[in-house]
Amino acid sequence: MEVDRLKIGITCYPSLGGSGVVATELGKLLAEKGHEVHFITHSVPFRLGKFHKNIFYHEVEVNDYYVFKYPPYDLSLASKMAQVAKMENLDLLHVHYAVPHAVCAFLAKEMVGSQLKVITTLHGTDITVLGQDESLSDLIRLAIDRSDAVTAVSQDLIRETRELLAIDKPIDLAYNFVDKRVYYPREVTQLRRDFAKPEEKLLIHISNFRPVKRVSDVVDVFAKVSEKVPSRLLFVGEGPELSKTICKVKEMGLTERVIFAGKQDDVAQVISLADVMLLPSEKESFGLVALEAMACGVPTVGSNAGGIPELITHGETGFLAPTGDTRQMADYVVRLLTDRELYDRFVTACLERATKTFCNDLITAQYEQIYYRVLGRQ
Ligand code: GMT
Repeated sequence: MEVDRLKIGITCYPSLGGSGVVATELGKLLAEKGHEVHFITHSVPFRLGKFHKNIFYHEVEVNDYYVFKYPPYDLSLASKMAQVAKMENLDLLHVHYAVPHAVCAFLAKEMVGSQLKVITTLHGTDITVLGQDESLSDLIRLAIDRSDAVTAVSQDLIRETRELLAIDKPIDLAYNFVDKRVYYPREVTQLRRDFAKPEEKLLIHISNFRPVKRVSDVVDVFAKVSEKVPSRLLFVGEGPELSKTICKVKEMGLTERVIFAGKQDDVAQVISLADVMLLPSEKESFGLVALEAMACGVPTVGSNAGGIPELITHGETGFLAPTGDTRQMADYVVRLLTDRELYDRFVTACLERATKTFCNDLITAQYEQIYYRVLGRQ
Protein backbone atom coordinates (compact mmCIF):
# COMPACT_ATOMS: atom_id res chain seq x y z
CA MET A 1 0.00 0.00 0.00
CA GLU A 2 1.25 3.50 -0.87
CA VAL A 3 2.22 5.39 2.29
CA ASP A 4 1.00 8.96 2.89
CA ARG A 5 4.56 10.26 3.16
CA LEU A 6 5.21 12.66 6.02
CA LYS A 7 8.09 15.03 6.64
CA ILE A 8 8.99 14.64 10.28
CA GLY A 9 11.46 16.58 12.45
CA ILE A 10 12.71 14.68 15.52
CA THR A 11 14.49 16.22 18.50
CA CYS A 12 15.81 14.20 21.42
CA TYR A 13 18.80 13.97 23.73
CA PRO A 14 21.15 12.25 21.30
CA SER A 15 23.56 10.85 23.88
CA LEU A 16 23.04 7.73 26.03
CA GLY A 17 19.60 7.22 27.57
CA GLY A 18 16.37 5.39 26.89
CA SER A 19 14.58 8.43 25.47
CA GLY A 20 17.32 8.98 22.88
CA VAL A 21 17.23 5.30 21.96
CA VAL A 22 13.45 5.29 21.48
CA ALA A 23 13.46 8.54 19.48
CA THR A 24 16.26 7.37 17.19
CA GLU A 25 14.85 3.89 16.63
CA LEU A 26 11.43 5.39 15.89
CA GLY A 27 13.01 7.76 13.35
CA LYS A 28 14.78 4.87 11.63
CA LEU A 29 11.60 2.80 11.47
CA LEU A 30 9.56 5.71 10.10
CA ALA A 31 12.22 6.29 7.44
CA GLU A 32 12.07 2.61 6.50
CA LYS A 33 8.32 3.00 6.00
CA GLY A 34 8.98 5.77 3.50
CA HIS A 35 8.62 8.91 5.62
CA GLU A 36 11.27 11.63 5.47
CA VAL A 37 12.92 12.05 8.86
CA HIS A 38 15.00 15.05 9.94
CA PHE A 39 16.91 14.75 13.22
CA ILE A 40 17.49 18.19 14.75
CA THR A 41 19.93 17.67 17.62
CA HIS A 42 23.25 18.95 18.97
CA SER A 43 25.10 15.81 17.89
CA VAL A 44 24.42 12.71 15.82
CA PRO A 45 22.15 10.35 17.85
CA PHE A 46 24.33 7.49 19.09
CA ARG A 47 22.01 4.76 17.81
CA LEU A 48 21.66 6.26 14.33
CA GLY A 49 24.42 4.02 13.00
CA LYS A 50 25.15 3.93 9.32
CA PHE A 51 23.77 6.05 6.52
CA HIS A 52 20.04 5.58 5.95
CA LYS A 53 17.83 6.52 3.05
CA ASN A 54 15.18 9.12 4.06
CA ILE A 55 17.13 10.24 7.15
CA PHE A 56 18.70 13.67 7.43
CA TYR A 57 20.66 15.23 10.24
CA HIS A 58 20.71 18.93 11.15
CA GLU A 59 23.20 19.98 13.80
CA VAL A 60 22.26 22.64 16.31
CA GLU A 61 25.19 24.98 16.79
CA VAL A 62 25.26 27.19 19.83
CA ASN A 63 26.49 30.77 19.59
CA ASP A 64 29.04 31.46 22.26
CA TYR A 65 29.33 35.28 22.14
CA TYR A 66 31.45 36.74 24.90
CA VAL A 67 28.46 38.62 26.39
CA PHE A 68 26.71 35.36 27.22
CA LYS A 69 27.48 33.86 30.59
CA TYR A 70 25.51 30.75 29.45
CA PRO A 71 25.38 29.93 25.72
CA PRO A 72 21.64 29.94 24.75
CA TYR A 73 21.23 26.35 23.50
CA ASP A 74 17.43 26.42 23.74
CA LEU A 75 17.13 29.48 21.51
CA SER A 76 19.55 28.05 18.96
CA LEU A 77 17.51 24.84 18.92
CA ALA A 78 14.20 26.71 18.47
CA SER A 79 15.68 28.73 15.59
CA LYS A 80 17.11 25.62 13.96
CA MET A 81 13.77 23.83 14.26
CA ALA A 82 12.00 26.75 12.57
CA GLN A 83 14.68 27.01 9.89
CA VAL A 84 14.56 23.27 9.06
CA ALA A 85 10.75 23.25 9.17
CA LYS A 86 10.60 26.08 6.60
CA MET A 87 13.43 24.83 4.42
CA GLU A 88 12.25 21.21 4.31
CA ASN A 89 8.55 21.96 4.51
CA LEU A 90 8.10 19.73 7.58
CA ASP A 91 4.63 18.53 8.53
CA LEU A 92 5.48 18.08 12.16
CA LEU A 93 8.05 18.16 14.92
CA HIS A 94 8.13 15.16 17.24
CA VAL A 95 10.04 16.15 20.34
CA HIS A 96 11.14 13.86 23.15
CA TYR A 97 11.16 15.57 26.58
CA ALA A 98 9.09 18.56 27.56
CA VAL A 99 12.12 20.52 28.74
CA PRO A 100 13.52 22.15 26.75
CA HIS A 101 12.44 20.40 23.54
CA ALA A 102 8.67 20.97 23.67
CA VAL A 103 9.26 24.58 24.70
CA CYS A 104 11.61 25.06 21.73
CA ALA A 105 9.09 23.40 19.41
CA PHE A 106 6.42 25.80 20.68
CA LEU A 107 8.69 28.74 19.78
CA ALA A 108 9.46 27.22 16.38
CA LYS A 109 5.77 26.84 15.67
CA GLU A 110 5.22 30.50 16.55
CA MET A 111 7.88 31.37 13.94
CA VAL A 112 6.66 28.98 11.24
CA GLY A 113 2.87 29.02 11.60
CA SER A 114 0.17 26.74 12.92
CA GLN A 115 0.42 24.33 9.97
CA LEU A 116 3.52 22.92 11.71
CA LYS A 117 2.25 20.39 14.24
CA VAL A 118 4.06 19.52 17.47
CA ILE A 119 3.97 16.10 19.12
CA THR A 120 5.61 15.84 22.54
CA THR A 121 6.60 12.52 24.08
CA LEU A 122 7.13 12.49 27.84
CA HIS A 123 9.74 10.02 29.06
CA GLY A 124 9.83 10.51 32.80
CA THR A 125 12.53 12.73 34.19
CA ASP A 126 11.01 15.79 32.51
CA ILE A 127 7.93 15.28 34.67
CA THR A 128 9.02 13.31 37.72
CA VAL A 129 11.96 15.59 38.51
CA LEU A 130 11.51 18.87 36.65
CA GLY A 131 7.72 18.95 36.98
CA GLN A 132 8.14 19.19 40.74
CA ASP A 133 10.31 22.27 40.40
CA GLU A 134 7.93 25.21 40.95
CA SER A 135 10.13 27.47 38.85
CA LEU A 136 9.69 25.21 35.81
CA SER A 137 6.19 23.79 36.20
CA ASP A 138 4.42 26.70 34.43
CA LEU A 139 6.82 26.36 31.51
CA ILE A 140 6.31 22.60 31.27
CA ARG A 141 2.52 23.08 31.50
CA LEU A 142 2.68 25.61 28.64
CA ALA A 143 4.75 23.27 26.48
CA ILE A 144 2.34 20.40 27.09
CA ASP A 145 -0.80 22.49 26.62
CA ARG A 146 0.42 23.95 23.33
CA SER A 147 1.53 20.64 21.83
CA ASP A 148 -0.88 19.29 19.22
CA ALA A 149 -0.57 15.85 20.78
CA VAL A 150 1.18 14.57 23.86
CA THR A 151 2.22 10.98 24.42
CA ALA A 152 3.70 9.27 27.47
CA VAL A 153 5.50 5.95 27.77
CA SER A 154 3.32 4.51 30.56
CA GLN A 155 -0.04 4.91 32.27
CA ASP A 156 1.86 5.69 35.43
CA LEU A 157 3.60 8.63 33.76
CA ILE A 158 0.26 9.91 32.46
CA ARG A 159 -1.14 9.74 35.99
CA GLU A 160 1.89 11.45 37.47
CA THR A 161 1.87 14.21 34.83
CA ARG A 162 -1.79 14.95 35.53
CA GLU A 163 -1.23 14.97 39.27
CA LEU A 164 1.91 17.10 39.29
CA LEU A 165 0.93 19.64 36.68
CA ALA A 166 -2.85 19.66 37.17
CA ILE A 167 -3.52 19.40 33.43
CA ASP A 168 -6.49 17.79 31.76
CA LYS A 169 -5.18 17.71 28.20
CA PRO A 170 -5.54 14.22 26.68
CA ILE A 171 -2.30 12.26 26.76
CA ASP A 172 -1.91 9.26 24.43
CA LEU A 173 -0.26 6.16 25.82
CA ALA A 174 2.51 4.91 23.52
CA TYR A 175 4.64 2.27 25.17
CA ASN A 176 8.29 1.98 24.30
CA PHE A 177 9.21 -0.75 21.83
CA VAL A 178 12.11 -2.87 20.64
CA ASP A 179 13.07 -3.75 17.10
CA LYS A 180 12.49 -7.50 16.92
CA ARG A 181 15.17 -7.79 14.22
CA VAL A 182 17.76 -6.62 16.75
CA TYR A 183 16.41 -7.81 20.11
CA TYR A 184 16.03 -11.60 20.14
CA PRO A 185 17.90 -14.34 22.04
CA ARG A 186 21.35 -14.34 20.44
CA GLU A 187 23.57 -17.40 20.18
CA VAL A 188 26.32 -16.59 22.72
CA THR A 189 27.47 -20.00 24.04
CA GLN A 190 31.10 -19.35 23.13
CA LEU A 191 31.21 -15.78 24.48
CA ARG A 192 29.47 -16.73 27.73
CA ARG A 193 32.47 -18.86 28.70
CA ASP A 194 34.50 -15.65 29.07
CA PHE A 195 32.07 -14.35 31.70
CA ALA A 196 30.87 -17.30 33.74
CA LYS A 197 31.64 -20.97 34.27
CA PRO A 198 29.06 -23.39 32.80
CA GLU A 199 27.72 -24.20 36.29
CA GLU A 200 27.39 -20.50 37.22
CA LYS A 201 24.41 -18.22 36.61
CA LEU A 202 24.91 -14.70 35.30
CA LEU A 203 22.98 -11.69 36.60
CA ILE A 204 23.11 -8.40 34.70
CA HIS A 205 22.39 -4.75 35.40
CA ILE A 206 22.52 -2.08 32.69
CA SER A 207 22.03 1.59 33.45
CA ASN A 208 23.46 5.07 33.53
CA PHE A 209 24.32 4.61 37.24
CA ARG A 210 22.17 7.55 38.33
CA PRO A 211 21.06 7.50 42.02
CA VAL A 212 17.46 6.64 40.96
CA LYS A 213 18.72 3.30 39.62
CA ARG A 214 19.70 2.17 43.17
CA VAL A 215 22.76 0.35 41.88
CA SER A 216 23.81 -0.35 45.46
CA ASP A 217 20.69 -2.56 45.76
CA VAL A 218 21.91 -4.53 42.74
CA VAL A 219 25.06 -5.42 44.69
CA ASP A 220 23.02 -6.34 47.80
CA VAL A 221 20.70 -8.57 45.79
CA PHE A 222 23.67 -10.27 44.11
CA ALA A 223 25.46 -10.82 47.44
CA LYS A 224 22.37 -12.61 48.82
CA VAL A 225 21.84 -14.65 45.65
CA SER A 226 25.45 -15.79 45.44
CA GLU A 227 25.22 -17.25 48.96
CA LYS A 228 22.75 -19.78 47.55
CA VAL A 229 23.48 -20.06 43.81
CA PRO A 230 26.94 -20.06 42.19
CA SER A 231 26.73 -16.89 40.14
CA ARG A 232 28.37 -13.79 38.73
CA LEU A 233 27.20 -10.24 38.15
CA LEU A 234 27.80 -8.22 35.00
CA PHE A 235 27.48 -4.43 35.15
CA VAL A 236 27.08 -2.52 31.89
CA GLY A 237 27.11 1.28 31.64
CA GLU A 238 28.69 4.24 33.35
CA GLY A 239 27.53 7.13 35.47
CA PRO A 240 27.77 9.06 38.72
CA GLU A 241 27.44 6.07 41.07
CA LEU A 242 29.96 3.84 39.29
CA SER A 243 32.98 4.46 41.53
CA LYS A 244 30.86 4.07 44.69
CA THR A 245 29.62 0.75 43.30
CA ILE A 246 33.14 -0.48 42.57
CA CYS A 247 34.12 0.38 46.20
CA LYS A 248 31.06 -1.41 47.59
CA VAL A 249 31.82 -4.54 45.55
CA LYS A 250 35.38 -4.49 46.89
CA GLU A 251 34.29 -3.93 50.52
CA MET A 252 31.88 -6.84 50.29
CA GLY A 253 34.62 -9.12 48.96
CA LEU A 254 32.79 -9.71 45.67
CA THR A 255 35.39 -8.38 43.22
CA GLU A 256 36.22 -11.82 41.81
CA ARG A 257 32.62 -12.41 40.83
CA VAL A 258 31.60 -8.98 39.53
CA ILE A 259 32.47 -7.68 36.06
CA PHE A 260 32.27 -4.00 35.10
CA ALA A 261 32.02 -3.90 31.30
CA GLY A 262 31.43 -0.14 30.86
CA LYS A 263 29.38 1.13 27.92
CA GLN A 264 28.55 -1.45 25.28
CA ASP A 265 27.11 -1.04 21.79
CA ASP A 266 25.57 -4.44 21.11
CA VAL A 267 23.17 -4.49 24.05
CA ALA A 268 21.14 -7.44 22.71
CA GLN A 269 24.26 -9.60 22.59
CA VAL A 270 25.33 -8.61 26.10
CA ILE A 271 21.86 -9.22 27.55
CA SER A 272 21.70 -12.64 25.87
CA LEU A 273 24.64 -13.71 28.02
CA ALA A 274 22.57 -13.31 31.18
CA ASP A 275 20.01 -15.39 33.06
CA VAL A 276 18.32 -12.56 34.96
CA MET A 277 18.18 -8.77 34.59
CA LEU A 278 18.14 -6.71 37.82
CA LEU A 279 16.26 -3.39 37.84
CA PRO A 280 15.65 -2.20 41.43
CA SER A 281 15.04 1.50 40.48
CA GLU A 282 13.40 4.03 42.73
CA LYS A 283 11.84 5.79 39.73
CA GLU A 284 11.28 4.41 36.26
CA SER A 285 8.58 5.67 33.95
CA PHE A 286 9.00 2.56 31.79
CA GLY A 287 12.34 0.71 32.10
CA LEU A 288 13.44 0.19 28.50
CA VAL A 289 16.29 -2.10 29.50
CA ALA A 290 13.81 -4.57 31.04
CA LEU A 291 11.97 -4.64 27.71
CA GLU A 292 15.23 -5.22 25.85
CA ALA A 293 15.88 -8.12 28.24
CA MET A 294 12.34 -9.46 27.79
CA ALA A 295 12.79 -9.50 24.01
CA CYS A 296 16.02 -11.48 24.45
CA GLY A 297 14.19 -13.99 26.66
CA VAL A 298 15.73 -12.77 29.93
CA PRO A 299 13.31 -12.26 32.86
CA THR A 300 13.69 -9.18 35.08
CA VAL A 301 13.63 -9.06 38.87
CA GLY A 302 13.24 -5.55 40.19
CA SER A 303 11.15 -2.95 41.96
CA ASN A 304 7.50 -2.19 41.34
CA ALA A 305 8.24 1.53 40.87
CA GLY A 306 6.52 3.77 38.29
CA GLY A 307 5.69 2.06 35.00
CA ILE A 308 7.70 -1.13 35.60
CA PRO A 309 4.58 -3.20 36.54
CA GLU A 310 2.99 -2.24 33.19
CA LEU A 311 5.94 -3.80 31.44
CA ILE A 312 6.85 -6.75 33.67
CA THR A 313 3.93 -9.00 34.55
CA HIS A 314 4.73 -10.07 38.12
CA GLY A 315 4.91 -13.86 38.32
CA GLU A 316 4.90 -14.32 34.53
CA THR A 317 7.73 -12.38 32.86
CA GLY A 318 9.59 -11.41 36.03
CA PHE A 319 9.19 -10.70 39.72
CA LEU A 320 8.69 -7.31 41.36
CA ALA A 321 9.13 -6.26 44.98
CA PRO A 322 8.80 -2.92 46.82
CA THR A 323 11.71 -0.56 46.14
CA GLY A 324 14.58 -1.32 48.53
CA ASP A 325 13.37 -4.82 49.46
CA THR A 326 16.57 -6.55 48.37
CA ARG A 327 15.79 -9.63 50.49
CA GLN A 328 12.58 -10.28 48.56
CA MET A 329 14.26 -9.55 45.21
CA ALA A 330 17.09 -11.99 46.03
CA ASP A 331 14.56 -14.68 47.01
CA TYR A 332 12.80 -14.20 43.68
CA VAL A 333 16.07 -14.50 41.75
CA VAL A 334 16.97 -17.70 43.64
CA ARG A 335 13.51 -19.11 42.90
CA LEU A 336 13.92 -18.45 39.19
CA LEU A 337 17.45 -19.81 39.04
CA THR A 338 16.72 -23.02 40.92
CA ASP A 339 13.47 -24.06 39.24
CA ARG A 340 14.21 -24.95 35.60
CA GLU A 341 10.57 -25.46 34.68
CA LEU A 342 9.53 -22.10 36.15
CA TYR A 343 12.46 -20.39 34.44
CA ASP A 344 11.62 -21.84 31.01
CA ARG A 345 8.00 -20.77 31.43
CA PHE A 346 9.15 -17.21 32.16
CA VAL A 347 11.43 -17.19 29.10
CA THR A 348 8.57 -18.25 26.82
CA ALA A 349 6.24 -15.65 28.36
CA CYS A 350 8.92 -12.94 27.94
CA LEU A 351 9.37 -13.65 24.23
CA GLU A 352 5.63 -13.76 23.64
CA ARG A 353 4.90 -10.54 25.52
CA ALA A 354 7.74 -8.62 23.87
CA THR A 355 6.56 -9.53 20.37
CA LYS A 356 2.85 -9.12 21.02
CA THR A 357 2.69 -5.97 23.13
CA PHE A 358 5.91 -4.03 22.56
CA CYS A 359 6.79 -4.82 18.97
CA ASN A 360 8.17 -2.11 16.71
CA ASP A 361 5.49 -2.49 14.01
CA LEU A 362 2.69 -1.96 16.49
CA ILE A 363 4.09 1.11 18.24
CA THR A 364 5.38 2.77 15.05
CA ALA A 365 1.89 2.43 13.56
CA GLN A 366 0.47 3.98 16.72
CA TYR A 367 2.73 7.04 16.36
CA GLU A 368 1.84 7.32 12.65
CA GLN A 369 -1.86 7.34 13.56
CA ILE A 370 -1.24 10.18 16.00
CA TYR A 371 0.63 12.14 13.30
CA TYR A 372 -2.17 11.69 10.75
CA ARG A 373 -4.76 12.63 13.40
CA VAL A 374 -3.14 15.97 14.28
CA LEU A 375 -2.65 16.72 10.58
CA GLY A 376 -6.30 15.90 9.86
CA ARG A 377 -5.19 13.25 7.34
CA GLN A 378 -6.87 10.18 8.83
O1 GMT B 1 16.39 6.49 33.19
C1 GMT B 1 17.22 7.30 32.82
O2 GMT B 1 18.05 7.73 33.56
C2 GMT B 1 17.25 7.77 31.38
C3 GMT B 1 15.90 8.33 30.96
C4 GMT B 1 16.03 9.04 29.63
O3 GMT B 1 15.75 10.21 29.62
O4 GMT B 1 16.39 8.45 28.63
O5 GMT B 1 14.98 7.27 30.86
C5 GMT B 1 13.60 7.61 30.87
O6 GMT B 1 13.07 7.34 29.57
C6 GMT B 1 13.16 5.95 29.19
C7 GMT B 1 12.60 5.81 27.77
O7 GMT B 1 11.25 6.17 27.72
C8 GMT B 1 12.38 5.08 30.19
O8 GMT B 1 12.51 3.73 29.83
C9 GMT B 1 12.96 5.29 31.61
O9 GMT B 1 12.18 4.56 32.52
C10 GMT B 1 12.92 6.78 31.95
N1 GMT B 1 13.63 6.99 33.22
C11 GMT B 1 13.01 7.37 34.35
O10 GMT B 1 11.83 7.55 34.42
C12 GMT B 1 13.89 7.53 35.53
